[in-house]
Amino acid sequence: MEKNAKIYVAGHRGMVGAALVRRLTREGYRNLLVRTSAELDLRDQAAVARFFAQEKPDYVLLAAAKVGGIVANNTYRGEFIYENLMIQTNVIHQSHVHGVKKLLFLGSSCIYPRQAPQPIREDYVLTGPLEYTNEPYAVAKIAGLKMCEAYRAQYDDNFISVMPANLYGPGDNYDLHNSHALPALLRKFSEAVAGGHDRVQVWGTGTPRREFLHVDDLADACLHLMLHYNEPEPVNIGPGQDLTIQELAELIAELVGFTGAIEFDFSRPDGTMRKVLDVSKLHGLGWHHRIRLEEGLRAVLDSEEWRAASPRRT
Ligand code: GFB
Repeated sequence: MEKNAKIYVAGHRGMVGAALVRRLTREGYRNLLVRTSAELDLRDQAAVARFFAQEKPDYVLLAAAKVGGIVANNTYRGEFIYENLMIQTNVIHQSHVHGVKKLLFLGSSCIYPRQAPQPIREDYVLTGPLEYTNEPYAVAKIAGLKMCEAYRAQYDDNFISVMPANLYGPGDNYDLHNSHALPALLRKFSEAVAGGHDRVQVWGTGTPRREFLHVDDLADACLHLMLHYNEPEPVNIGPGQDLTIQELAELIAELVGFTGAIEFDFSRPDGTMRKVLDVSKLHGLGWHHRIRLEEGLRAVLDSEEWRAASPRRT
């Protein structure tokens, strides 16, 4: 990928897209193409076709998506399948029509079967039923990776896909209803400390296991794969180490100095009981994660972004 190549980062205002822009800029890529959703509605087939015809990007990083935590996925089921299918279909197809040299599609670890053997290998996709709470999102993401595979098979397009673990970092969503567990817990525990509360509610039983990848590590891995990976099979991206939601809550409580009681709200869904990705393929390609969870959480808590939201989060 030449430093002056035109690289379209779709979804640059999102957590992943923004991290990709930071990483590419730091590496000296100087011809990045971005559009806000107000400027270009990626669900609009004609608008996306016009954009590609006009701009003719050389490379595409497809990070635009409708995302959210377990409750958002389960509540806005129609929006999650419709918006993701439309966005990715338009961008992948126009990348083909306009001869994009390489495209990277961002999937998710939730594409794998609910009861997949652990750690989850890339070839477990479509080997069993999905987790109900995020099935519409997962089906859309599976369609995206299969579309990349199909376009490679029929047209020889160099379209690759990656499946990241649960992400966190700058630009995360801290809304208590729609967000993922990690940002929600950071906010809940910080607010409890700021407000002098002695109990915090954690959703579900606390027993599901998750692994968390800092979004800057994800961006680094994506760039590595853009430079070194050209195969049809998706690549898992994660630290390869998980912990229970209870352990995550305890770690966050400790980091923010919360000493009260942690309560579990059993009326909330647990979702998949475990999803730890097998990252041996990624390691074989020469990439390892760098940011340990505790270090990444400290970085978030020390960030300008976090402080700017004070006093609510303190
Ligand atoms: O991060 P999360 O919303 O999504 O939830 P998933 C992970 C686990 O944390 C679940 C528990 O067992 C939740 O019940 N949890 C505890 C909480 N407290 C909270 C809280 O305050 N907020 C939230 N949100 N969870 C999503 C998928 O699944 O992961 C998406 O729905 C996507 O499709 C994404 O794949 C990476 O890990 O369960």
